[in-house]
Amino acid sequence: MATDALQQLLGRLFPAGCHLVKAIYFDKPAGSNWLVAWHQDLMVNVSQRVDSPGFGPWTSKAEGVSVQPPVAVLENVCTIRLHLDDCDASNGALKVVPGSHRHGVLFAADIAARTAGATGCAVPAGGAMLMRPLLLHASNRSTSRRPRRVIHLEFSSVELPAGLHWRERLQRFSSGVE
Ligand SMILES: O=C(O)CCC(=O)C(=O)O
Repeated sequence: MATDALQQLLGRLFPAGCHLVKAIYFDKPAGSNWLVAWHQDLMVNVSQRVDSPGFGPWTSKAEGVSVQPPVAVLENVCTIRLHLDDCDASNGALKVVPGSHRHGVLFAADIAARTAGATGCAVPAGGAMLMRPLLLHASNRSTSRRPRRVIHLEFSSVELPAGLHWRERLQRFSSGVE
């Protein structure tokens, strides 16, 4: 699945190996009017609910169970967004608040006040953007004729506590290939 370039990147991020824990395809077609409000990515997908210290709240939807894990688990995750189209502010590039991932889980009421230093992340087609789940991020509607397709992949080296399993886990990557 992973190209050599992705394997090399993962080898630098996780020298002892890692596993894919979540994959999402974001399609923001030309002129699309969906936007994403400022947030952190706090939930991880697991195969079933098994109560464990530090894990919660839990949600259960048609696609499966998700849980907010301890901050240390979120801090270990690295998201790689692979861009299939040139992306800039006009077609809904991600906006982020640099350094915001260093402050743990933020109260929802505090988020708006922390977005003053936000910056847009333009990425060319074929480029990759790396981010931590706790980084505050958002994206605007597209006002462009150009699509904005992104493959969003989350990697982690964390083994969850007994009984808990990453729902979308795929084989280990980089130097820890199994
Ligand atoms: O791709 C986007 O515009 C939003 C992505 C996002 O909000 C997320 O990955 O949590």
